[in-house]
Amino acid sequence: MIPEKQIPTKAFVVEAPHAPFVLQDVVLDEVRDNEVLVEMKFTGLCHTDIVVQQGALPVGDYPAVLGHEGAGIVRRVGKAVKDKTLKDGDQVFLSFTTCDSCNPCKDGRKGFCRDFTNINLAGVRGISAADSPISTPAGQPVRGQFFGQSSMSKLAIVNEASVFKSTYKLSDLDFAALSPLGCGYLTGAGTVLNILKPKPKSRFVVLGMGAVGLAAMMTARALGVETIVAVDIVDSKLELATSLGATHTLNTKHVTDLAEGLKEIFPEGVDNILDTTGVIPLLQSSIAALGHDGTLVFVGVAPATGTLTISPLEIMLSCKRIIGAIEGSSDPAKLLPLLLEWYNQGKFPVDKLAKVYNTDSLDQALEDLQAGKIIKPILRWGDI
Ligand code: CXF
Repeated sequence: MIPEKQIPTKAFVVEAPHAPFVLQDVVLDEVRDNEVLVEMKFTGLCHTDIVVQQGALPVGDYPAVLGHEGAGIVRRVGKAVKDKTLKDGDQVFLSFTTCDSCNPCKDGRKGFCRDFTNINLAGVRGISAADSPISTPAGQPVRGQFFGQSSMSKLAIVNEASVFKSTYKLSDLDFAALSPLGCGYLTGAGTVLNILKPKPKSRFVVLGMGAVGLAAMMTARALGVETIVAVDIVDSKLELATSLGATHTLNTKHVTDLAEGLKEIFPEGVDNILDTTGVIPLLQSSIAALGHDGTLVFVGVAPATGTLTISPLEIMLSCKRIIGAIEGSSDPAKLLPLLLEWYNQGKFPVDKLAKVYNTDSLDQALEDLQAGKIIKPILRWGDI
């Protein structure tokens, strides 16, 4: 029986920027009216968790519990939660949360919420760790509700806006593979569906064959795009991309100039480039590789110090669009059911990207991710 208040659980806590993720006892306070208590089954690990662990997105206090690709089971529902169908035992995916009152939110472009960074990085209940639902057993506040959830935790008090009931009853295997749906996969797919909107003849390029890039590529494939170029520095990732639908690959370790490499494939320039890398020289080459009326979307976190150059005259005369995008400008309530349906139809085989690790192997998972050996590490919470 889970107590009403002072709920004990275990979570990965980051003590300070650059400190490691340490699994330790924490205490959750009561579930407020607009919140849901979720028992995590699986949590996808995303580069943003690592970037924040490194202190490179400096919004919010430490210590902190991160994690924003949670998949779990509802254990308690707050009295005022709007979804009255939500109940104990439901399988849910956790996603980002938004203010719901700015113009992008009202238009359904929720990833573009004006307050996205504060709400999701600092925590939904409030900006200081003192407002968080998490504390140490000694009573020290710990930043919580990262992306409304802080799902690197066995139990989490989640803001209702981050909770999405699964539209299918999923096996453990599928639930694990799909746990990154609320962030990584939604970002890749949403950027293609909501921003790039390619046509079958669009000349389409994805930079970076991580989880976001591969999800983008599968989406382009599902939309019938005929020519898709996958770019990376790891041959095994490019092979995987080919098996999932890329028609051409470029390894930038072997191609001296990306723009030249792309020109050989698309002499008239590229229509759509989606960048997940944030690597400045690749972005600069991408701008050069874009054709007339082409669009480049950045979804990767680039270093804060980098600069790109393009003259306003060139932008105007070439009608190029250079866009930054968060979470694919998606509305998770609409996109998650579609991606689940595609997964079930075999059109979005994200199970090919997943590797599941027990919580005692987190360090191994992070090491494998950094080494490029795996695409998407997923934590299994088991019985801890
Ligand atoms: C992030 C990317 C960096 C800004 C906040 C949202 N997306 C997912 O991790």
